[in-house]
Amino acid sequence: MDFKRYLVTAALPYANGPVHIGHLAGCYLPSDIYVRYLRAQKRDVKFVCGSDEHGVPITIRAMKEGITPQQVVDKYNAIIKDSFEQMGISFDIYSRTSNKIHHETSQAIFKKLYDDGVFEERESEQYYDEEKQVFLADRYIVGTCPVCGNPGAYGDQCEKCGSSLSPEQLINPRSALSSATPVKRKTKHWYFPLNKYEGWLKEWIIDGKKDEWKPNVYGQCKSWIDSGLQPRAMTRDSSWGVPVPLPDADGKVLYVWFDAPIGYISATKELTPMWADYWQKEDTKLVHFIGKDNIVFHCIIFPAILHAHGSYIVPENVPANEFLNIEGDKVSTSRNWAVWVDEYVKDFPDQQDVLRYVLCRNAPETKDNDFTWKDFQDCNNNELVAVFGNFVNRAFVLMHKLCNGKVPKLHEDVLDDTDRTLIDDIREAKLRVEGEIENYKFRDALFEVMDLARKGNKYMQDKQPWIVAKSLEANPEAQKLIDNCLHICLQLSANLAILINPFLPFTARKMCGMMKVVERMLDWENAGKMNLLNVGYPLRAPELLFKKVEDEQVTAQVEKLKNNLKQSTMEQQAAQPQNTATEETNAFPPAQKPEITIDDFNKIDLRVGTILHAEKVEKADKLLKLEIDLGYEKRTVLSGIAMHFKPEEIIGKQVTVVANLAPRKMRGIESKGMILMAENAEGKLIFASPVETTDNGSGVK
Ligand code: B3M
Ligand code: ZN
Repeated sequence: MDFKRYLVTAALPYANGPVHIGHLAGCYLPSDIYVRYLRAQKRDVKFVCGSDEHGVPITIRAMKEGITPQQVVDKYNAIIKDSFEQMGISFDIYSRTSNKIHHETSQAIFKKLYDDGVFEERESEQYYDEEKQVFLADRYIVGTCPVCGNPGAYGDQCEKCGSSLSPEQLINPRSALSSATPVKRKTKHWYFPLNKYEGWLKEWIIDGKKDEWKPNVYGQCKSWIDSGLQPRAMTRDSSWGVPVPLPDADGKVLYVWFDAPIGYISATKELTPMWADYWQKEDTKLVHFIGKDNIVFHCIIFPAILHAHGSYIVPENVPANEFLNIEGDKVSTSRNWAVWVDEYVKDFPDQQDVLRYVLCRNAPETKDNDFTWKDFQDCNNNELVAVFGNFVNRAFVLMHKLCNGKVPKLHEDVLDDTDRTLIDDIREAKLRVEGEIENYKFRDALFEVMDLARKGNKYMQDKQPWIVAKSLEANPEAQKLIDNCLHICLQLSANLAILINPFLPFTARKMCGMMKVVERMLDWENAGKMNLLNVGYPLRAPELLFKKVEDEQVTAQVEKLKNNLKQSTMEQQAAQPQNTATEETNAFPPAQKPEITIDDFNKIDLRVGTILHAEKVEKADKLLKLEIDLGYEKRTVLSGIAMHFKPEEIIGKQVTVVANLAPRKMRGIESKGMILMAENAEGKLIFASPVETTDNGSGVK
């Protein structure tokens, strides 16, 4: 089918936190590449996105930060929007589901389905907080995890051990809003009978999309359909969301997964008065870019709703990506194990394209993939700097040196096979990149562009115009060879700008500046041509397209990740409510801490030392001030053991000391180090000392 227009959507991020690079790699970068390519092809395309501002995640965040849901969405909508802009994600509109137009649009669709008798009304029992007088979503119920004993597990999941739970499984369940014990209460909701659309879904997906959709997407859909579809509630009891547009629906809002995808429609309405063409005409190609956790909503539930409504098209394709891990570990926003986009752009100003490159090159297109800072450095230094940047730079430098800074002529009479092969390669590369992008294989497409730059380097190495230049005096005809080489290299540079543009738009624009051409040159139809730069045209001096990423930058980023993790663990411990904290200290043996590497361990400098002196600290019941002989120096260490030992008892004792702990001031005294103690089930402390006496300062390994 020939499509007249394209509508490309990227998942609406929840406005409950900033976006991280996993989000970028999952759907925003691929959709942006696709759209930039379509625009360069001059196809009619609209690219829509916006903040998803309803649902439980927003209200949870509001509780955590002690602000209102409205304040949460205002704050994060601004941060997210800015991150996308900085990274060159070129939405035609970035809207919000709190906008009036969205409330109206989603209510109208709900109302039409209601009027057509599509929904089933059902009563069910749900958890209710009698103190706050509200129904509680599973996430609002907290209690102790039956699997790992985490006192802060949610009614749907324990974030500590990852078990998925139901509220009934929690030990001591209580409302997260009031700490009251939740009770069950009857409530009425409107259900969308997915089961009635099974036949249609089978025909559309199972029979129709098997070879078109990515195997991971098709596979998930098939297993959902095969396991039998059930009616799903499209409303919730909550005060935050789009109100249900029915007279007897006080305190009820649309289920966030009912309203959020409609956000694509509202955003298009906000963007253009021609919105209906993009949503209701069969010759529109609708493509949803999402992460794998959103597949069922975009491939089954939303299309079934649109189909039931009757006036809308359904997606041609849903190229969902898998997940991107960070340094070998799953991204976790609660543990703050993530690379945040707003921080990246601060730490690497003007290097947006490097991140775009690395994320596309290693995109989790077919399986989960890993991002590491070392790899980031390698991709930049060995590929962008050494291959792409180096080629363009050499072409410009040599043109200035050997051709008076102007585009030299092509002399057909001395053209050889090496020249012709490269010219063919350029033409073929265009076709290959096209084919890969149209099939949503952005990694492969990017590889083709880089491969062409590699061929350019090889060509230059074969031709060695700087060596040929040495023979010019003896043989002036040799200038023709130099001209041909640089003519081809410069036309290749122009081609590279066009081909790299969807992926690295900032770089492509820089290259246009160097070549003194207008951005229109980047139109896709120009790719493959060998007359993009006019003969005799003077070009600018080269600008370095990429700069090296240094080892220190890599180390700093890895440290930052680890510190964030540590910080968030400490904050979470501090945030445990009092009663659960006692629950936790009473647990024996205490839960094991998260795994560390040998490198983490090696950072701790453990030493044997002898307590020379001990005394009580004024106005501090728990502290003893110790003077410890480490052999190579004497240290003051404050230790919280005063309730367990008398000062005079412990003088002369050998102890194990964390010698490189950052100094800390307490009660005006600086403590440098910490002594290790064991604690038994009754809370009794025992010195973790060497069993035999040894030299002070000995390392403990
Ligand atoms: N906000 C979930 C997510 O960010 C959700 C996507 C909505 S797309 C309509 O993963
Ligand atoms: Zn658990």
